[in-house]
Amino acid sequence: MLTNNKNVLKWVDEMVALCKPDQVVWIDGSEEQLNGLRAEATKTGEMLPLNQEELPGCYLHRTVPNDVARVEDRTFICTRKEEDAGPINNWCDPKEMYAKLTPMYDGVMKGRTMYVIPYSMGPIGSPLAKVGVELTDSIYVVLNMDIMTRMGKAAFENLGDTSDDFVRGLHSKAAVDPENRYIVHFPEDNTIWSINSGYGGNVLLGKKCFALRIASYQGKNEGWMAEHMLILGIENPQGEVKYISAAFPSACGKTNLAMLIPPKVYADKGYKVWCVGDDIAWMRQGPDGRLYAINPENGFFGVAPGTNAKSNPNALESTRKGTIFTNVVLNKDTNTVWWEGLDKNPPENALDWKGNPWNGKESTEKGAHPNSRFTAPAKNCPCVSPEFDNPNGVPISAMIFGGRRAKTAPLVYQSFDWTHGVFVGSTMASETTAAATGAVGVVRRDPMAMRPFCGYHMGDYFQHWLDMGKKLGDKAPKIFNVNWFRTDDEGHFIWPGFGDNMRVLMWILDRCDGKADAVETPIGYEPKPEDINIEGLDIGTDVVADLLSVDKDLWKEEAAGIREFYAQFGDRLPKELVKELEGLEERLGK
Ligand code: GTP
Ligand code: SPV
Ligand code: MN
Repeated sequence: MLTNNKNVLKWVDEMVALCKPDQVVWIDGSEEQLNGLRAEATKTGEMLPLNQEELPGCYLHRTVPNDVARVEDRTFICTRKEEDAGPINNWCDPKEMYAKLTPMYDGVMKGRTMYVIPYSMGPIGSPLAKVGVELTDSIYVVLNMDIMTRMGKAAFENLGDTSDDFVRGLHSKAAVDPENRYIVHFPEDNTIWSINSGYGGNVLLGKKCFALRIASYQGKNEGWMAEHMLILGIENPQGEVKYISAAFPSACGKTNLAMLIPPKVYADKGYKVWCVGDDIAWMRQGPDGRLYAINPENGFFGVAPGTNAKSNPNALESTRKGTIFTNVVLNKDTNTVWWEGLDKNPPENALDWKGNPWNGKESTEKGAHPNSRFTAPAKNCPCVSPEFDNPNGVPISAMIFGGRRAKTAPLVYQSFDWTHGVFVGSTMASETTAAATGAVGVVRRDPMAMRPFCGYHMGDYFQHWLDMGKKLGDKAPKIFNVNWFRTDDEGHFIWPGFGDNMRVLMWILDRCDGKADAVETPIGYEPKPEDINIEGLDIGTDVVADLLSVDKDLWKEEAAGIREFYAQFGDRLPKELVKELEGLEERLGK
């Protein structure tokens, strides 16, 4: 046992009595213990060691084919009052849910080992960090949590002997039965129960379950924010760094933007980009009144397909050691990994993500699952920020919302003010991706990219954003919206994207510094086309103008869609946002 905290010990005892594991192993986080687990997982085939010369410390894992993404229809927020979960979340009465799941956990770990994982979300000792304990019967989970969090004995240091402020996570793979898969949150009990899955977002309970669903609820009550946001720093040639956070829905470009390589026109001048986080931001007002952000995670659980030496060399480099790959292709000749979009040279003698023989030169089937992932330590990233472990976080100058919109949304626009920015975020829409099960490519509203992750009523969440703005006053970050995904009539992306997105970020920072002009449109402030630096690109100012165009008819449809979307929030929709919608309708005209 690694702690004398009586609340932890009592809860672990109760869960052991329920799950009845053959043995209980407390994870201290030592290399010796982890090596033992790696060896054991290798023996059982749960993890495949890869070519240790090319990919030292790297492993491949395959999930069962029915278990490859988050399951939003099986994810629940169990608050005592139904209305506190809101119209977007699946809800169930906590008593009922405990009664339903308890028999499923009863004896589920017979013949298995229960691992007790203490972890900290955020740097240990940071005033913004929080402690969690995850109980699991999966070594894959232990080894992923080691990469994704600050895991082990030290995590308990923040807790002391009497505190009850830790998140209780219980996970069992059980039989990986999709019909009995449940990802359940009890925000009022600081508790998460996950059963019958082995996929990252469902089982690495520190991530979406704690750091977003439970933490968003805590943040509302405690006056801070937990957001589905990357955090990056842009350093100018004088050495000054400004920080931006950005919320894009799952598989819409956070990891890519967080690690971008500046295009030549900026690199030559001495600009640098630093990655603080690629998925989650916890933000709190600092002593100087500004908003400060930490990344509660310690690694990247990134989308593999599309990651390559050109699109995201920093992410690729991050996966060259100490990384766990999930559901990618195994090249049998080299014992290395491959995925669609890595290079134009798929292996011929390979196994696909299901472990079946696969010839990349001949097969018409994808070799890697579209939601295949790498779990890589943040420390591996060549552009990891020197502030990564700063317990106080970094001050945020601008916040960005964005999604995949083939038409409608322009390349970039700025909100008129914070309240309008909250309106813009609350009405975000994006095409769905493979990160969750269900249809792909369908446009749906995904407020602040938090639709699957907000642990309470979305109307109250909007109100919390408005309240934060009031608290921050003129120190509040400026709010922008971007869209890298506009397509032409043939469906090709018009904007080059990836590293070239920095050109848009530079306009955003110039706006924050009062250095760039803007044009007022019905939806917000836009750059003049010539204010987006296109030096070195093979598109002209006319294309930028096209990317910035606002089609009033499309936007009238958009406003009607927003009105419909808003209706479900009833009384809990803040009046300010209704006013913003009316303002938009008015500016668009009849
Ligand atoms: P989650 O980890 O699911 O939260 O995803 P994410 O938001 O971090 O998305 P990620 O950066 O992994 O990108 C997902 C997909 O979008 C990849 O296939 C990328 O290649 C693609 N993508 C990212 N940025 C751009 C861009 O600027 N333009 C285009 N066209 N595609 C992009
Ligand atoms: C996402 O889907 O937004 C992810 C991956 O970042 S998961 O951890 O599965 O949620
Ligand atoms: Mn994500």
